[in-house]
Amino acid sequence: MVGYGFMGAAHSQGWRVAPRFFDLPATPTMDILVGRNAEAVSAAADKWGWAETATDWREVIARDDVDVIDIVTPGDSHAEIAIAALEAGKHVLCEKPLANSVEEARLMADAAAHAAERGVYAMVGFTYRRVPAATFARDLVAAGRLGEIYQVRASYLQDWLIDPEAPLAWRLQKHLAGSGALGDIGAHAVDLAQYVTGSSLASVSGTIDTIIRERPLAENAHGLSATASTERGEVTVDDIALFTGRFESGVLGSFEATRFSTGRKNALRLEVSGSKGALSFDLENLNSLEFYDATLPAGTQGFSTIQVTEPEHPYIAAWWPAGHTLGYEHGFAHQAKDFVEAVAAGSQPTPSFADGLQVQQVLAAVESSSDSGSAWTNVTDQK
Ligand code: SOE
Repeated sequence: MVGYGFMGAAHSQGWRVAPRFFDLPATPTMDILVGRNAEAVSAAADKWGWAETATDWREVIARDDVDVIDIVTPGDSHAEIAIAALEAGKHVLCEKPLANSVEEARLMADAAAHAAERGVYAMVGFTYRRVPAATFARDLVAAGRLGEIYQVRASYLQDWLIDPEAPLAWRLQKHLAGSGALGDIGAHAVDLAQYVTGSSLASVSGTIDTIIRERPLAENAHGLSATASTERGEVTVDDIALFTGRFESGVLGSFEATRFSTGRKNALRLEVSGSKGALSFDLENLNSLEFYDATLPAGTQGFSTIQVTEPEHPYIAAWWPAGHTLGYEHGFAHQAKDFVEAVAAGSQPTPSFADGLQVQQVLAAVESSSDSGSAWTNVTDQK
């Protein structure tokens, strides 16, 4: 994997977990983490579980024991690394947006097409189409449950830049990121709308704007965090992108990508309206999908919330028992963290066995109360 910031952490987690929950035909091994700063990349490799590190991706691409290159660097290096990797016969997974310009993206797509002829494949990481509720939305549209699609509303709303003193991270610099909200999060909205409706955008009409044009330079940048320097620099990308789009199907859609939607943290939303029904997805509520069935008798219609947590839903069967939501696992990670920290500090982790005993006494008291005809029963009396 080349790169080790926020997306590096996310991809590491994906590589580690996928073969444990899904029966894969091959098991990915997390072999080499690549970054220019030897010390930082070695710390990241220890943290995220990569066996080795390297500071030059070219050396890694040249190795015979490497089959896949995962690219999680800023967009300015995607094209060079991806093309070299494909030419070296490595399969490639590359973060979105694919590149910083159409020219680069076209070179990458050409390289990928040639590689595919040799059985070497490339994929771009539009991850959100694999959130089960989003995938299920696509399934409902494909099954005709929405009928003829009339209209699409897609937005990706964040607010992490509303502070004018937030540092000038790489995502705010055109030469590194290609564009701002448009490419960083608008790309997700475009991919999701096209994926769910099964139709590509044919033409668009839009406006982009930059609200805060100058910010403190970023120091100690890592992932989405950085500290502000006393020097300032120019923001060279958009903060907001608004556009309407005409799909090849003829359907009209509205799109909004912004990092200035105060209070909205990571709201990738998609609403699709059709002759037989409608659906509404919101990443901030990712375990559910709103569905409106316009074929139901008048008076019984209304948006209903489908809990996308059942084995019938895409991807879900491999995870937890029905109803146990994505994110269920995080409670166990937090439990392990708190347990290890407390024990290492020589302190009592909570809840303690004494807390467990108290719950046991409550249970015993309920049984005892029931046996005695529902009499009020003291919890601490339970032996
Ligand atoms: C930051 O805006 C960011 O991390 C994007 O870069 C990701 O693509 C998106 O998934 C979440 O927000």
